Amino acid sequence: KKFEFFLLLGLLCLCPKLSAQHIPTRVFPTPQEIEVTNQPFISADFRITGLKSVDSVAISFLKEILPFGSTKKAIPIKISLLKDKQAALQRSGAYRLKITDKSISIEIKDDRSLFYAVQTIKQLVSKTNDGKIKLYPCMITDYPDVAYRGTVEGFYGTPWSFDDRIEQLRFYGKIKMNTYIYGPKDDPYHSSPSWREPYPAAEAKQIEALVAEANRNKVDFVWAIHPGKDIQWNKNDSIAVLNKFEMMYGLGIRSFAVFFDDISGEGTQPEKQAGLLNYIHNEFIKIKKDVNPLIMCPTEYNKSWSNPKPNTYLDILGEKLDPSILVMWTGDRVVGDITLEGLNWVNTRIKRNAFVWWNFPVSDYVRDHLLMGPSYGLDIHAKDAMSGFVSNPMDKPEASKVGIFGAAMYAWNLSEYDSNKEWIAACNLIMPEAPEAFKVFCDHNSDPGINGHRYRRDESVESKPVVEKYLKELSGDNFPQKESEVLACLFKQIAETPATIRAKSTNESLIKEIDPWLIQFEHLGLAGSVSLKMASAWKSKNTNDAEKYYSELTSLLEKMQIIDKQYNQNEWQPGVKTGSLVLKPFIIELYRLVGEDLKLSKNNNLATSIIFTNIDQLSLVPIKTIDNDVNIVPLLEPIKIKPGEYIGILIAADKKIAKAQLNLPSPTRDWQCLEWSENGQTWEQINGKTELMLGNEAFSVSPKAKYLRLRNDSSSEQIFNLKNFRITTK
Ligand code: 14T
Repeated sequence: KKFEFFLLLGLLCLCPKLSAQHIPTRVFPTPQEIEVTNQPFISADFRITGLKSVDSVAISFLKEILPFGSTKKAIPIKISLLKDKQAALQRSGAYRLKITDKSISIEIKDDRSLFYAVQTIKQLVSKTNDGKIKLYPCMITDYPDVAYRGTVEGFYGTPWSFDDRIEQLRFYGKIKMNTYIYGPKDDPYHSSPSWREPYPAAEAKQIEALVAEANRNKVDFVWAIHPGKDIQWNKNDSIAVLNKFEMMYGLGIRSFAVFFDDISGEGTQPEKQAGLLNYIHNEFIKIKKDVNPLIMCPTEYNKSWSNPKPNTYLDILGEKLDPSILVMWTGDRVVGDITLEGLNWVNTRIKRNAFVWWNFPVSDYVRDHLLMGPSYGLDIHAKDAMSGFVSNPMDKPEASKVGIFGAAMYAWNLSEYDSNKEWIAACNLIMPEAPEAFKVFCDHNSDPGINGHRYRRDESVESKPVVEKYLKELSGDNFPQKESEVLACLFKQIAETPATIRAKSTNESLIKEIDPWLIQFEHLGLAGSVSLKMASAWKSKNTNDAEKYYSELTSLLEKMQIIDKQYNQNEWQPGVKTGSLVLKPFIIELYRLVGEDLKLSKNNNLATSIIFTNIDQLSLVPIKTIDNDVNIVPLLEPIKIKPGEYIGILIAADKKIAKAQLNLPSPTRDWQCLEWSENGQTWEQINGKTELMLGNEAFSVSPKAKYLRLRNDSSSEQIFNLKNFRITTK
């Protein structure tokens, strides 16, 4: 008999303002079988009996959760081997947990089982006011649907850092993922040119430390090699792969993969690939007694790229590869849904169950967007058609946890998987200090926008029908009052969300990763609020107000454009897009509609002067304008300016610069480059002016100047005070 286990979920719905420590818990991923009573018991003392030679990490972890003692009242925790011969319970990680007020019994298959049972206990435990343990008697029989569950660090772009990876491995332990495939495209020792070379000592040491952390969390650290760009199909290169694997084995690696994706030419031949893989299997995997089955990523890794003719690439792999070798697959397309039908199609050809490489929430093809939405598009009937399921995440590890969490919940228990429910659970888990705000942020940062893979995601799902109804009614006789109020509430919430997240969340890495999008999101909220006021003034024929809001909206939209030009300036898809599926187009539509009707549309210019900077800390610093006097509101704290960063002013469209006056004391002056621009693209240096900055003396600037900025032209970070940065306009 199956029960959904949501402690107090109903309560949460009724009062969303519960403080963090009251957020209800549940067992995740959803166990295969669970029965819980709602009568908790309380105890302050536990002790371990039964199996002695069990994993010490899990035990010490258990001791962190439960107080251990030896009083007569201590509740015994008996650890034993699973007796049940049911096939599913033979899987690595399977466990049975019985909790009563008299005893706790943990039946396990292996060390991973014990670790997972402990994770489950941790989720069930709560503390009473006097520090005792409150537990709900329950009976759980649990095992994963899919044997290998995890992530593949397989994206292009800056690989994750050491600290990022340590934190990911811990996270995987908590969500019962057991696989981390290491294959960052931009690691030269994974791919060409240096796949044959050993890692330098410092990097090797880090890999050893990562493997140790993976082991503690019962995660297989799979080290992948990507040799296909320049591999020679000869003995030398076969030995080169083997030698590299041997070196990685020496660093503690016990799981290996060979990737043949995204290559052309020699390397793509299926017979040669199979030959090399079988060689590795026979000469390495089989000989080491403690190594997991080999994983490979084929060159034709998705249906749309594969030769459909019989006896071609995929069939040759299927025929030739040793049956124990696992073959990866991204689905019908590079980026797309995973369907049972699609898996059946490839499984027949490769003669084994595909190991799914799901290209979500990876964003290396849409680098100006975040993919923070639910993990959906996964067939819940496909558990017997896949050998593994890994998610390829974004280069932003913390932000990726939302998508990864969904992937973990899916792969453990497919039939119970509900993408939306798990998305909400992910927001609660990842930002427990501000789950509502985080959900608002994720909700409007989901869709990748137009892209080469033609992969799109839902976004602003609940707002979309309101927006549509609003626009429809706005062109009719009656003003859509109700929708206007709902949307005003939404935009206010959006504008407040970044500040809430920054104030409440303790996850600094996450905030750093999403910082440009937080900045943009606040402006989206502000622009949305103004757009509604503008539309309502316009509808009630209050032209004065409509025009006022129109110009306010103009500067906010300008500001958003500037943010898009200043942050996340990568060479692929530079910029910062947020709310781009529903909300931003809505604001633009109102802007266009009102602008056209009031014949304001040509006045598409900056109405007020704004700060012009790429220093995160300063993006929201206000500009004070009194008549012709425009200045950056002075900051109390010293400003840190990294190489290439700048601070300045972009003046309003109808203004010209007459004079400028700066006072920016700094211990050294030689980093300072003062420059002006007409368009924000090409810059002209103002020579000999930096010494004036101590003096506060006014100087003249070219009449063509629209921008004036001070840039750090040195190669090191500098610190200065901003006492006065002022432009006199005419
Ligand atoms: F090996 C694969 F299964 C795979 O997906 N390879 C890459 C992957 O590293 C990348 O993160 C992902 C998403 O962009 O797509 C694959 O890379 C591509 C895909 C293309 F369609 C590289 C070039 C392409 F044209």
